[in-house]
Amino acid sequence: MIQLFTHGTPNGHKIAIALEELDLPYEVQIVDVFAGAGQQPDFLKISPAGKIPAIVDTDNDRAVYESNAILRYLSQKAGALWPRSDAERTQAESLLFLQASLQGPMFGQRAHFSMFAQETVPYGIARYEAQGETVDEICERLLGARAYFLSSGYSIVDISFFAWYYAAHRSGYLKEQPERLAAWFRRVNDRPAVQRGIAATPVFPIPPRKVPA
Ligand SMILES: N[C@@H](CCC(=O)N[C@@H](CS)C(=O)NCC(=O)O)C(=O)O
Repeated sequence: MIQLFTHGTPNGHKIAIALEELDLPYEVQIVDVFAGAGQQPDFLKISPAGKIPAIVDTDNDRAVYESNAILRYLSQKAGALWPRSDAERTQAESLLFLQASLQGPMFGQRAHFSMFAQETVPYGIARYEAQGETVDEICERLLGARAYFLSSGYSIVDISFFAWYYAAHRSGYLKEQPERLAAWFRRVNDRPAVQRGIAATPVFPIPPRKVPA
């Protein structure tokens, strides 16, 4: 059994979607990190930075934190959603690092400046709106003519990128363009397990965009 410590945010969605896709039994515990619950001593033993998501696998009493490390752990446990060939595994690892170091932080900052910030900071808005567009262009190129990020098919790489695109889409980004990326988004969004994963936690409310869609 997997205990999932989470919240209705992109990094949290990644894990609930993967658990649904992999058909692994799990129970959800909401940790309201935005109200300081991440700093509780018991939670810090599971997730040292006090962030969600984190899991405890009660089959072996192991704790895992960092969303993409959790995705790898779960795909290994279930033996699915990870490529079989060495060459594609190398590519998949690179893509997971790219997601964690580029798409997640840039979309996070864009959401902060364009939606959440109490103060309107034009420099921050312009910088991260532009960064977000750059990430879209990179993903469009990476997808090429494929249905999913890897030529072997749907994997945890798609789940990892999708979770942040799901939040972005709710705020009016990625409606039609770039074309192949928008089609990939619809393809992943249409998967029943993806919708069950999203529904596993109440979705975090996002304020309206300060910039027109
Ligand atoms: N790199 C981490 C990021 C985790 C993260 O930033 N989680 C956010 C919610 S999506 C959080 O817990 N924020 C609360 C805080 O920073 O105190 C991952 O991929 O898991």
